Amino acid sequence: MKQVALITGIAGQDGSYLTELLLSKGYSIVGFDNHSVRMQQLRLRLADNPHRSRVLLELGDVRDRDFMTHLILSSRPDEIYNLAAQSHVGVSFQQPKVTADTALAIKGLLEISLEIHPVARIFQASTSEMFGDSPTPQTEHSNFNPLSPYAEAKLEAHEFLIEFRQRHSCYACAGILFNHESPLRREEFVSRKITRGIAKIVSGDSTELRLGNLAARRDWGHAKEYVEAMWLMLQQERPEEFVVATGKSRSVEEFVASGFALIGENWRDYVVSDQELFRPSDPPDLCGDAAEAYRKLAWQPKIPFAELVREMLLAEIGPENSLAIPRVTGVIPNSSRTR
Ligand code: G4F
Repeated sequence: MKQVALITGIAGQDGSYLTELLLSKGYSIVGFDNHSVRMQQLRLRLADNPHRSRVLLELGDVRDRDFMTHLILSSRPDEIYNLAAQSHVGVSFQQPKVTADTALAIKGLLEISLEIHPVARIFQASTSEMFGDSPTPQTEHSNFNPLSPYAEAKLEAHEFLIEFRQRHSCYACAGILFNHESPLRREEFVSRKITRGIAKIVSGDSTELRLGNLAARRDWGHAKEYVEAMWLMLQQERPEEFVVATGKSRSVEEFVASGFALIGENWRDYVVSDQELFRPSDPPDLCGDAAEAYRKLAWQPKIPFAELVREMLLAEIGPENSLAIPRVTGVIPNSSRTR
């Protein structure tokens, strides 16, 4: 029988890849997002997909219980993927309430689902940010020590889900997702900000790239592979939490250096580390050990970091511009590195 999936926050990076993955597996999809521009971008992306008639898109908000009730009742999903959230850590320091409200919407979703459609299996996108400054490598058993309003809210949602599952014996689980990027990543996140910034330097539209903390280390994987782990987590006999990560962290500086190396330039000539862009607190090193996901889900990331950076940069620069260019002409290097 055909499976039905409901995806909250469908128009984001993960929602877009997950939609394509589930369509390729024969699912029908009902998805919503509260961002109309991103929804339009998803529609355009799906325009060439031969299975697009199996996708129903709506504008809506995960915090709206009436809307969620209506959607679950009308679609009767086999699986629900909760990806909607204010997911920018930096923004969460300025907007803690909206961050918490969106992160904690999982509570309503679990309650509604249990009440009106308890057979649905639920996936919650939890985050490595919950580990904060916990020692690396972080596993499913590491201590949580959230350092931002975003991480605090996500941790509360994570713990609620586990307790809810224990209390009601329902199928709900959370993936502890480490950073995952792609050309679909929004520009507010550092990976895309870097690749877009380099592209602007190549085109002559900019002469510098202004970033915050270059020392922070993150475990960057490819979003396309992380949505496979989400799906696998809902196909198990028993619901369980898994770390989803590559097992190797790199500094923001290393990301920058890899990107600039592709255009044959030294990042130090262009990058400014601006104190204004530092966060009040920032996990120093998030590096996950996904051994359990490998053992139980047979999930393993295959796209190397260098390939991720190259794919993101190529998407930004355009296929017509070869990354083998040894030097970029017409660019005035930046003299001061830190301000
Ligand atoms: O790309 P980022 O904004 O991602 P961050 O904060 O690690 O969070 C992302 O990954 C989490 C999983 O670990 C998700 F839960 C979360 O929703 C999101 O997807 O920043 C990465 C690092 C940080 O240390 C930040 O301080 O880059 C540093 N950074 C340095 N300069 C910058 C910048 N981050 C941004 N966004 N912009 C900068 O100019």
